[in-house]
Amino acid sequence: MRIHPQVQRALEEGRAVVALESTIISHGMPHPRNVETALAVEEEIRARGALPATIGILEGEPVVGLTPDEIAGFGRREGVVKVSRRDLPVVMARRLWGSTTVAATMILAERAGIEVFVTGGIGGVHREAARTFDISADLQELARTNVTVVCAGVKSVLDLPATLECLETLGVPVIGYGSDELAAFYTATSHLPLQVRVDQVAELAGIVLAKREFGLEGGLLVSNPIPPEHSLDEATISRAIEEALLELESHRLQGKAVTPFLLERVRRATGGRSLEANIALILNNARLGAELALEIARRNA
Ligand code: PSU
Ligand code: MN
Repeated sequence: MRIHPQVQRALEEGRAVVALESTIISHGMPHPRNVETALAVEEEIRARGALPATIGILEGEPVVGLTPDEIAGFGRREGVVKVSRRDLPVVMARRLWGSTTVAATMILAERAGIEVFVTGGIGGVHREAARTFDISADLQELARTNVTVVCAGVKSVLDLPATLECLETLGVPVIGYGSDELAAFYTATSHLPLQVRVDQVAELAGIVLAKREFGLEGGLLVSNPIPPEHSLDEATISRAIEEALLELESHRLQGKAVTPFLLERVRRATGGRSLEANIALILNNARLGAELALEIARRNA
């Protein structure tokens, strides 16, 4: 594993570092908006005084802290493999290019010693999971790997109530930041209440530290709702999602191809508005993630 020297130094000195994933670059957004967004997210984190570390796999080598040039190359490249936990050893041994999902990014972030990770949305229990068994490996990773994941909740292409139940079973704390409900990615509300609401970054940091001090394994999920001015209309987005799901059935896709397919269909069905919302929410998550990492670093000092 290669850690960018600046990231390595920051970690050694106990400064704030925020991990970022790369599947959103290779499979989550079209070129060139993917690269622009990835770089803008890094800037947002730097502007707040924390250090971003985008994680990906270059020719089989896991890299923590891609350079801007590497991010640009990554975002242009065809045939990058979407890498979750099970794919890691194969992609490394075969010296392939791989983008890391939430699960794989958590693994590499933990190895590097990064505690805070910012993404858009996590994977979860798919609708129809009772028949297809399609449950993202992200959930199991949240159960075992010590990283706090800041996201904008769960996209309603998934079965949200089932995802919440699954997280409860797996023992993952789910914290609503400034909200009593699970965020639904494109919209701030899912109408599903959460047990825990936190309004201050200081309290969030306190929960992360309490878990660490107690030696409790596993991640923490922070649900940070999309800002209202960027939120999409609930009826519009659910129609787009219903259509995408119908199309999915006729394509007979399965496994890791499902999520990228749905994202692209929703983008088209909303005339690109879903992409704008996606960019706005990840920038918003970057701000919260940076503040959280800074607060944790202050308390560690
Ligand atoms: N959800 C999104 N955008 C994404 C993803 C999920 O709204 O880009 C990506 C993340 O990298 C996540 C992965 O970890 O998809 C989940 O894929 P799967 O459902 O195949 O586990
Ligand atoms: Mn899946």
